[in-house]
Amino acid sequence: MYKFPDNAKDKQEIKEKIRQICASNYSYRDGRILNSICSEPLDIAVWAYKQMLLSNLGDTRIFGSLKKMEQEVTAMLGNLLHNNSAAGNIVTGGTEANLLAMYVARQAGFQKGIKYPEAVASEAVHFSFNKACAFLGIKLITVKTDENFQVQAQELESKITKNTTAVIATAGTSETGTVEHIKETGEIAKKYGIYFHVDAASGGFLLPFMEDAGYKSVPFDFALESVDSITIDPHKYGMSVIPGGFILFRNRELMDYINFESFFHGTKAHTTLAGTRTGAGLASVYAVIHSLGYKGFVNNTKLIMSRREMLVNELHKRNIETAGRQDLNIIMVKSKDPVKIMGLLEKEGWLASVSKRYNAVRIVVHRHNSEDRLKEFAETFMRLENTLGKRI
Ligand code: 0PR
Repeated sequence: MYKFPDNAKDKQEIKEKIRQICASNYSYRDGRILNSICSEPLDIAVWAYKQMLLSNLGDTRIFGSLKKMEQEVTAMLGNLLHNNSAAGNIVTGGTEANLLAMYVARQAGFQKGIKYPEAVASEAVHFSFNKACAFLGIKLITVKTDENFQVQAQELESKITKNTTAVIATAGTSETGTVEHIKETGEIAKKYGIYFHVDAASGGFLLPFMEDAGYKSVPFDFALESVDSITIDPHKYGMSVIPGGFILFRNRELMDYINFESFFHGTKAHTTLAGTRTGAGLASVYAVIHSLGYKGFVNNTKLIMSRREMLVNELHKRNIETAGRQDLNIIMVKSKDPVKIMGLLEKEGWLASVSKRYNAVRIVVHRHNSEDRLKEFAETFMRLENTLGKRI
């Protein structure tokens, strides 16, 4: 039982305790974290974050300059995603962004007379949509994926009913990194006049730079006429500090569905779920975008994708197979017993995860995984896999 303390403690003692708690976690720098879409933010992101510790984007009278910064970053991201008239907000992350998109889709559906809203997506859709749909009273209908982790567009179309209020596609699923058939899915949504949301929480800071980094990419953003909104998270591959997610709508009219008057005079209507919210994450996003520029993000994408390639080669060299396609930096590694291997890896200090759907060890290759560490990982994986007996 933890009792609320009666007396003040010595500050040094408190600091020491907090240091200990922090130090007992895994460190990205060690390079053994292979399950995380997040990584250590850039130094300048941390610096900018600290400048804004007191900020509150919920009160733009006190922090008026931050509102401008939010608009500026929204516009820059819109420009990156081929839409100079995008409207949006910084939010706490992909979950809140997806919730806001589903809210707008639901409200637009209500206006069309839909009483029992449904959303259609691939079964690989992030679980944040389970949350959003539960909160909003939307029935989430999912479609099975094939061995390449994709849904067939016709199958998705067969799930559309008169109640469908949103169609969702993911540009970089969390589980396998798959970029779904965005264009085809969007065309189906528009054929029926349905709201179309793209969840690029994970892929959003890799895909725009992919071609210039020398890798294949597909259109996923506002360049596709069908796209109504996009989730894109700087706190994932955007090297910013948590919390940093963005929701972008194609235009201001869509965003106007989210408009909650504050009951104080003088404070602007709120367009996010959170009321009191930090501007520190925003400052870190601003700092990263300006300190890297487009070219810096291309280099980041090159680095991550080349390390993924390297690890796949190192695994294949050791007769360890990988499954499905690898659109981004996530690898499905085949194992005789993925859950057991995950446990054995963890005992040796490596954090991997398991894809239940594909019965494979899930590896996320990130900036913090050096080439040497990845080679060491391939070797460790092979050794542990061999302890399980003959491979199938
Ligand atoms: N959409 C997609 C495609 C995502 O990958 C994620 C998160 C979200 C939405 C939700 O975003 P927030 O978590 O920012 O609200 N993807 C990771 C996941 O759940 C998040 C993560 C990151 C998990 C780092 C673990 C970790 O160490 O798989």
